[in-house]
Amino acid sequence: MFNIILFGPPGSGKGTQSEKLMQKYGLKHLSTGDLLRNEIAAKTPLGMEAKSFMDNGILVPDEVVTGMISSALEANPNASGFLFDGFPRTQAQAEALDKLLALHKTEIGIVLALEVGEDELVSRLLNRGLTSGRADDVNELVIRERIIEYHKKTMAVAEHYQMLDKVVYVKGEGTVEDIFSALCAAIDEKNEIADFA
Ligand code: B4P
Repeated sequence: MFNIILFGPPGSGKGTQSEKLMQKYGLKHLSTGDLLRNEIAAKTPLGMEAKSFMDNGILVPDEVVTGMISSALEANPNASGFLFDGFPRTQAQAEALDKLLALHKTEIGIVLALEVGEDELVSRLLNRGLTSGRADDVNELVIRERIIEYHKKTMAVAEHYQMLDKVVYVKGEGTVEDIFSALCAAIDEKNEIADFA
């Protein structure tokens, strides 16, 4: 089983690249953002709790998202690998994920970290807000708040996996195809090393 974390600030292209990576490598895509938006659309109690955080650009409490990921792992016992998109987003979530994967006798193979400048992030998200219908994409103050949350709470996740020598940084600006090629090259190199280890 080969598990990937696609990491980066809001608007860095995680959702965009996940679609392509899951198709190429046959991975099960787990996006906590999508899972939370599904809960909101279904008006579940979990969705109602998450909505106020998300609309204001604040991270949803750790136990809520960790519980969702735990259920998703249980629900996919035959997956050949998972692609985690937008998760983990805090040190506590990273530690919980490592423990959950160990219970399933697997681990993270690589963390792909997309690097994009802040002005480009804001412009992409405002642009997506014209059509996405997402409350967190239309207001620049909320977008800036999401970027602040990323620096305050999420950067620690890269440090966590850097200590385990799992992080590869990839330039997230340029065409979607060029970025996809760079991500694939990093995965293939890691897999080759694993095959010969
Ligand atoms: P997410 O749904 O994860 O959304 P996101 O960070 O905004 O990034 P996304 O992946 O959707 O966008 P992408 O970069 O692909 O999170 C939303 C909220 O959910 C969070 O703020 C938080 O409240 C909550 N949440 C989710 N997970 C959580 C967790 N684990 N813990 C706590 N809370 C959690 O794309 C952005 C735009 O850029 C798109 O329009 C795309 O078309 C465009 N784009 C992509 N690549 C491009 C390129 N190369 N060039 C130009 N444009 C590009």
